[in-house]
Amino acid sequence: MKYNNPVIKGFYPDPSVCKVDGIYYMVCSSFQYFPGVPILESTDLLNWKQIGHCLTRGSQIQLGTVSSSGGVFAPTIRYNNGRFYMVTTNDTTHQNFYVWTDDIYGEWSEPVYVDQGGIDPDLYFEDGKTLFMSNGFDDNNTPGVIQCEIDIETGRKLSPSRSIWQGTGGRYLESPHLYKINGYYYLLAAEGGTEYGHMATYARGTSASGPFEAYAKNPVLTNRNLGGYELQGVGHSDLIQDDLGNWWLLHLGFRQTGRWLTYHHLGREVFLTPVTFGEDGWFTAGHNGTVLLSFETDRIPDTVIQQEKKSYTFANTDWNLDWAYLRHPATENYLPEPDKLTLKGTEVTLDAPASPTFIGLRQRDFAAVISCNVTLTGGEAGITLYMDENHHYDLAIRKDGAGYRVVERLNIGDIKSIQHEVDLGSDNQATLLIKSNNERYSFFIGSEHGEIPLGTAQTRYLSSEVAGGFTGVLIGLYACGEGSSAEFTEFKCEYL
Ligand code: 6LW
Repeated sequence: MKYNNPVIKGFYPDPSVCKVDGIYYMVCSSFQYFPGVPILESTDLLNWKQIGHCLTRGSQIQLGTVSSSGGVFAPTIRYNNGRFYMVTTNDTTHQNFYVWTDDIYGEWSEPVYVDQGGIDPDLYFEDGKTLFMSNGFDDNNTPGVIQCEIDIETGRKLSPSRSIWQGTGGRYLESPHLYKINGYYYLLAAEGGTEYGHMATYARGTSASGPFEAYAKNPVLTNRNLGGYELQGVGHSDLIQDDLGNWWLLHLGFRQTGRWLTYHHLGREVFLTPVTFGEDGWFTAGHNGTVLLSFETDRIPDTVIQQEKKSYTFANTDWNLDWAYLRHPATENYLPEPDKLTLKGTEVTLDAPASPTFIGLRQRDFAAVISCNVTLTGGEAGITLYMDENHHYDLAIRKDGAGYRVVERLNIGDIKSIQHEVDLGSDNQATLLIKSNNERYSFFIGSEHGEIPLGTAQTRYLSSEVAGGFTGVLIGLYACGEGSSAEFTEFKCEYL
């Protein structure tokens, strides 16, 4: 069969995966968004369904003042003795912590902090011992993958933090994961930074604490030399074996807006790449160490069909799973119903690194038609294509004196410009419509007499290359202005 990459589209960065009773569970980074750390499940590695979040309470994660792309960094999910653990970093407070649950569909514990710095923590369980890894510096100030033993009940360190591998010389050695496979300990990592130089590298040894010998042909996986190719930034990965015995990497990557178009705005996504162990116990990955838009494989039965949800509405999404808030939302300002959403605005606008009244779905593909009926009572409300507080395009209704108008506003760094306005007179209702392809968003007012075009804007100004940071575009519904309020109905996002 042939499967397509990415296997999860849109802003789901830094995947980590474990398998329990034939079911795969994945977690991803969430930064300033709440709830934190989405959990997805799959029975076939191709079709993933979001089932919850690990961080659902303010007592687990404080997001109040985190900057965009601060907050919750790369998580690792592991299973031991009937218990799931998710370990991550609050990069804003520089704290590593884990939470646990015995019911993956239920609530997770309060955080247990570990006194070791760095990012991208990992847990490894063997013979009643727990090893904790992260990147950073050890107690002697030696950089690398840093390891200590911890008491998993309390998070207390039981041994000094020691640098166990220094990587292959790439910048930003991160995302360590330790595995024991056929008697060897494998230490997988990422290097090169999460941009175009990203790569996966590994080493192996006969002890969990090293020494480790680097794979001679590192990087084992990278697209950094495939100039122009649509899939870039391939690296940060986790290794998993399926029930048939095949090995795979689930890893991060991104889709440029096109061949030779070196911008990406959909965020970092999840890719699946086959892994093959040689007789000598070293493994290779992908097509000569690269990741392709699709792979032919006989490892997945033909009966598995890769599905893709093409249409998102209020009725077929879950307010608690699919939609994300910025930092900690004032829940009284959000009144979701099965077919309708009422938002109450505050003085906090989308330009603030705070918690404006905003609720968003990840944009999952380039070509989309997004529409929603908005009825405004005051202030401003509409749809925003939101990368961060300094990079967002808004299509909104505004109350202006006694009347109402539709505005198309672009926010690109220091440039904030209302590009087009349409006077609605005393009519406080409009259908807002956005069409997108890989390179442009086009803004319209929908009406039964045909669409009224406003302007267009290039997608590249919302890209990571322009905005910086680690997130991707969300399709947000928002209200702002003290006393503002709006009703949203007939929301639809259709991917073409
Ligand atoms: C993450 C690091 C990375 O913690 O980017 O690509 C950082 N890898 O591992 C933020 O996602």
